[in-house]
Amino acid sequence: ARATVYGYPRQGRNRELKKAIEGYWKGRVTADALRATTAELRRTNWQQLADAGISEVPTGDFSYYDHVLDTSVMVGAVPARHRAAVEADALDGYFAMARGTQDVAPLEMTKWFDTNYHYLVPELGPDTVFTADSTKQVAELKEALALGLTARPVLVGPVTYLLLAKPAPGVAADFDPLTLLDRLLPVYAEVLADLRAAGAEWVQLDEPALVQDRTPAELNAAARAYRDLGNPADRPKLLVASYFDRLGAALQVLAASPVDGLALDFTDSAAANLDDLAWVGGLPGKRLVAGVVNGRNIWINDHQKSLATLGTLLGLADRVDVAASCSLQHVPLDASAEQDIDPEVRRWLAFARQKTAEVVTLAKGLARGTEAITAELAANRADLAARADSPITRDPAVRSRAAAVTDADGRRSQPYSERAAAQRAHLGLPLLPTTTIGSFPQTDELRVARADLRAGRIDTAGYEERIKDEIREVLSFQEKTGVDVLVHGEPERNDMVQYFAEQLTGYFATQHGWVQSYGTRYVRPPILAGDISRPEPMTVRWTTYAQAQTAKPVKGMLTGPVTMLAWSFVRDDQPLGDTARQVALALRDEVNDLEAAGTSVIQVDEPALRETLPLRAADHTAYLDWATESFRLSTSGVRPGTQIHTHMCYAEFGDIVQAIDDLDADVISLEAARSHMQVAGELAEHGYPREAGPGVWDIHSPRVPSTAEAASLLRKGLEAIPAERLWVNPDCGLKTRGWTETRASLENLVAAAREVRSELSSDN
Ligand code: THG
Ligand code: ZN
Repeated sequence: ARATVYGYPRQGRNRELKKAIEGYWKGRVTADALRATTAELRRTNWQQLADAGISEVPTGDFSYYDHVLDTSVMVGAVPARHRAAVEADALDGYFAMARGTQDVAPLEMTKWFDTNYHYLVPELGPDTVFTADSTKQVAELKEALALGLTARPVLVGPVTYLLLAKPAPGVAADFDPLTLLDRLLPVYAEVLADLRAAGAEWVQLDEPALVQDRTPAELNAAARAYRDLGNPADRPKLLVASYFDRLGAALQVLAASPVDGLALDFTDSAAANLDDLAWVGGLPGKRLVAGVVNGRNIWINDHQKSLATLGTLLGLADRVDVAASCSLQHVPLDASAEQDIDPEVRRWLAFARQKTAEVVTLAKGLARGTEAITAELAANRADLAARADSPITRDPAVRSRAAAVTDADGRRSQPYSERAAAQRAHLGLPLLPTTTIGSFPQTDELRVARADLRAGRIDTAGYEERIKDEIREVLSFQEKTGVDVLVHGEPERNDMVQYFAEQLTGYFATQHGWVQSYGTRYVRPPILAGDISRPEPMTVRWTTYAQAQTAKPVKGMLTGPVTMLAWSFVRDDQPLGDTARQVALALRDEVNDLEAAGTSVIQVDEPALRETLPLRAADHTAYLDWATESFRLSTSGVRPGTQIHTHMCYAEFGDIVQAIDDLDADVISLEAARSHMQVAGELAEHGYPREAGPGVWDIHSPRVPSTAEAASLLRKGLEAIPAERLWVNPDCGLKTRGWTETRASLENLVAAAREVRSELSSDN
C-alpha cells in the first residue's frame, strides 16, 4: 500500500507565499524573485512529504491565488474583459482575473463546498471556446520528477469545474455550463496526454461536486466524461477523487467507468461509502485510495478504527492505498510549532505535517501488519485516551447545564408584536432608525498598539487608554453625524471569532495555525477542544464604558454560536449541535449580563448561518434545527424591552428565509446593496414579520454611496418592508474601510434616512 495526499498547505512556514505575492503586487518583489520563492516552497513541501514517507507526492496543487482559477487558465476560459491583460502579461493578467484592476471587475469569489476556502468562480457562456494550456501542470510535475520523486498531478475534474461555474455577465441566467462538457473534454484529454508525455504515470481528477445531490443528467455527464477521458491510448492512469461526503449515486457511475482508480472519503461523515462500495461489488481491477485520515479537522486520527476500515477495503479493490480524506490545504501546517498551546491539548492535535505521518503509519500497518507499527499504535491509543478522559473535554457543570435546557429557554417571554411595543417605548427611536453593523475602521495605529502590547512595548494600561480614546472618537463621530443606535467600534477586537475564543474556557487559539481563506488572505481558526464555559463577562466592560459616554443607545456586539463554530475547528467527539448549545449558553450569560449592565440593544451576528448549510439537502433540516435553536438559546433570556439584533452577510439568503424567521430576532441587518435590495423582496414574500435593515452601502468597495443612491435603495426597501419595520444601515462592518470613506458614506446614509423620513411624513 502506498501513502499519498492530494494537496498540502501552500503558504510556507511563515506565510512566505503571502509575503512574496503581496510584495509583487506592491512592486517590491520581481516576477523572477516571486517564481524563485514559490519554486522553493514547492520543493520544501515535496521534500517534507517524501521524507515523511509519502511515496507519491501531489503536484499542481500549488497556486499563486486559487487552483480553480488555475483550472480556468488551463482550459483557456479567460473572460473577455481580462483577455487584454492576460495577453499583455500572463502573471499580471492572472492577478487581474483574481483581483480586478482599475477598469475591470475580478471573477466572483465563493466558498469551496463547506470549507472555509474561497475559489474564483469560472464564468462561461455558449460562446466559450476552450483551449488547452498545460504549462503550469507540466512544469510543476517536472520540478517534482527532477527531485527524483514519484509524482501525481492533481487537477480539478471537468464535471466539478463546470458544476462550479456560472453564466458569464451578459449570458442568460439559465445557461447551464454543463452543456459545454463535450467542448471541454478534448481539452482535458490534451492536458492529460501532455502530462503523460512529461512522465506522469497517474493523474488525479478531483470531483468533489459529485458528492452533492446530483440530477440524473449530471450523473450522465459524469459517466460520459469518464468514458471519453478513459478512451485515448496515450493517456496516463486516471484516479478520480471525491471528498467531503459520500459519493452516493455517483459511485456506481464511476465504478463502471474505465478510469483506473477512485479515491473515496472514509471519515465518519462519509462512512456510508464503505457499505455503498460493497453494494456496487467493489472496484475489481481498480486502485482504491482510501481517505481515512480526516483532512479538514485538526484532531489526531483513531488508528485502530482506520485499520479496521482499511482491512475491510482490502477485499474490495485490486489495490488499496492510504490518504487523507481531502487536500491538507484546509488545515494548518505543523502542530509542533504551537509552543504556547496547553501541552495537554497539543498532544491531541494533528496538522498537515502530523496527518501526513499518520497516513504513512497506516499505509505501513496495512502493508506489513500491525506488528510493524506497534509503537505508533500504542502512542495513538494513549493520546486518544488522554483526550477522552481529560477534564478539558468533559466539564460536568457544563454538561448538566446543557442537559437541563428546555424548549422554554429558547423562547422569548413575549411574541414580537408585544416586544416591539415595549422596545418602541423604551428606546424612543425615530422612523427608519440608523445604525452600523459594529466595527469601525481598524487603523494601523490600532494594529500597532496590539502588536506593541504583545511585544511588551506598552503596558495594559497604556493599551487600554488607546482603546478608550478610539471608542470616544468613534462615538462622538456617530453622535455628530446623527446616527440613532451607536456602536463602540470594536477597536479591542482582532477578529470576531478569535476575540471570544480567547476568553472562553475550552477554546484554544493557535499562534501559527494559518489556513488560506482566499488569495493571500489567511485566518487562524481557534480550536473548540473542550466543554465551553465563560469564566467572566467578555464584552461588558467596553460596552458599558461606551454607554457611559453618550445618552443614545449603544449596541452590544457578540458573535453568534453558529458562526463561532463555522469559523473554528470543531470537536469531532460529539454532535455539532451539542457544541453549539454549550457556546450558546455561554453567550446567553453574556447577553444577560449586558442587559443587566444597562444595554438595551444587543446584536448577535450570524454571518455564517447560510454558508454552514450541509452539502446534501437531506441534512439541511437537522442543521437548521440546531443552528436556530442555539441562536435563540443565546438571545432569549432578556426582557421584552431589550432589542435583539442579528446580522448576516457573505451569501444570498433566499433559501433560508424560514430559518431567519425562526431566529426570532427583533431586527436583522443583511447585505443587500449589490443586489439592489433583492433580499427585502424575499423577506416580504415570505411574510417576514419583524424589523429588517437591508444594507444601503456596499462596504466591500471604497466607493462612497451618494445620498441620492442610498435614498433610492431605501425607497426600494420601503416597497417591501413598511417604514415602521425598516432600518437604515450599511451592508456589513466597517473594519476593512478607511476613515475617509467611512465619514463621507455614513453622513450620506444619515442624510438619506432624513430625506426619506421627511417624504414619509409629508405623505400623510
Ligand atoms: N473571521 C474569521 N473567519 C472568517 C472571516 C472573519 N471567514 C470568512 C470570512 N471572514 C473570510 N474573510 C477574510 C477576510 C480577511 C482576512 C481573512 C479572511 C484577512 N486576514 C489577514 C491576512 O491574511 O493578512 C490576517 C488577519 C489576522 O491578522 O488575524 O485579512 O472575519 N475568523
Ligand atoms: Zn457582515
